[in-house]
Amino acid sequence: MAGNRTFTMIKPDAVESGHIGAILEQITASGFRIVAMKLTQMTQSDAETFYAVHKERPFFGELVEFMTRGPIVAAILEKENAVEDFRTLIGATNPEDAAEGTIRKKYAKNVGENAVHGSDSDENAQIEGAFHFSGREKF
Ligand code: 3AN
Repeated sequence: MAGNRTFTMIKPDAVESGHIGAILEQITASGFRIVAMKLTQMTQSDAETFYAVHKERPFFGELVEFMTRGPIVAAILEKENAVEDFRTLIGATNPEDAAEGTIRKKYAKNVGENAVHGSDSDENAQIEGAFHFSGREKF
């Protein structure tokens, strides 16, 4: 059975460009309930841990530098079939390949600075949500 929670980050590029409000509006208008949310900034060690699965990839250094350069909005979202539906809402990793109307098509700059993160599995949604939020911060 599909889980009903996913984890997202509005990334530094979208925060810098003033898109927090528009992105949250699109997320909630699409039926996601906000379970937890904060404005925060990842340290180098946070980003290296969060993206450890990518550490052998050529873009890892660039990814860590980007994700730590300014604040992000981290959130846990709830909806039936949350992981898959949220991946559909944000669109492909590369905004050039993202469908019209998706968050990345509208707000991402390129494959690296791609505006939002969305968990890719129920298991990772749980791990990533727990990385950013304690039990007392979830509602
Ligand atoms: P997604 O975020 O769509 O799940 P992943 O998990 O393949 O994509 O990549 C994680 C993050 O790494 C992306 N959101 C993006 O910021 C960065 N990234 C992925 N591919 C590249 C690339 N070819 N060049 C630079 N950064 C990349």
